[in-house]
Amino acid sequence: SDVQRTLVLVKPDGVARGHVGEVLRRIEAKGYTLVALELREADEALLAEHYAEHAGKPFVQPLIDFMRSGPVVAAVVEGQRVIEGFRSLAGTTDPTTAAPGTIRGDLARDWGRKVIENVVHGSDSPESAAREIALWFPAL
Ligand code: DAT
Ligand code: MG
Repeated sequence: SDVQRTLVLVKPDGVARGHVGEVLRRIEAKGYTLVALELREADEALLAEHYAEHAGKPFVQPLIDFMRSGPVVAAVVEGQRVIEGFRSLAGTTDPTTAAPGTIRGDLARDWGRKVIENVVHGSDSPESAAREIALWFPAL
C-alpha cells in the first residue's frame, strides 16, 4: 500500500482567525487519521530548520517571523497518498489563485505583506515529510 504520513501545520493566521477546527474537519472528512496533534509556539531554531530549503531567499526571515507571531497547531496525518492528498486539500501556495474548495482558496487571501499568509503547511515529498515529522515530533 501507499500509506504515508505528512506534517501539517495550521499557521498563526489560521489559528488566530479560528480555522483550526475547519482544517481538522477537512482532514478527517477526507478519511485521513490524526497520529499526533499539538498546539505550540515554534522557536527560531525549529523554524530555520523547518524552512532550511528556503534559506537565503528574501522571504525566509519574514516567513520565520510570521510563524513566530502566535501559536501554531502541528499535526502528523496518516493516510493513503496523504502527502499529495493534503497538498491538494490545501491548494496552491498563492491564495489568490488557489482553487475554491481548497483550504487556501476558501480561507486565505493575499494581504499584500512581505510573506504569503496561507493558513496551512503540508510536507511536499516523502523525504520532506520524514525530515519534518522528526523535527516537530522527535518522539514519534
Ligand atoms: P508551500 O507552503 O506551498 O509548500 P513553499 O514551500 O514554496 O510553499 O514556501 C513556503 C511558504 O513561504 C509559503 O507557504 C508561503 C511563503 N512564500 C513562498 N513563496 C513566497 C514569496 N515569493 N513571497 C513571500 N512568501 C512566500
Ligand atoms: Mg513547501
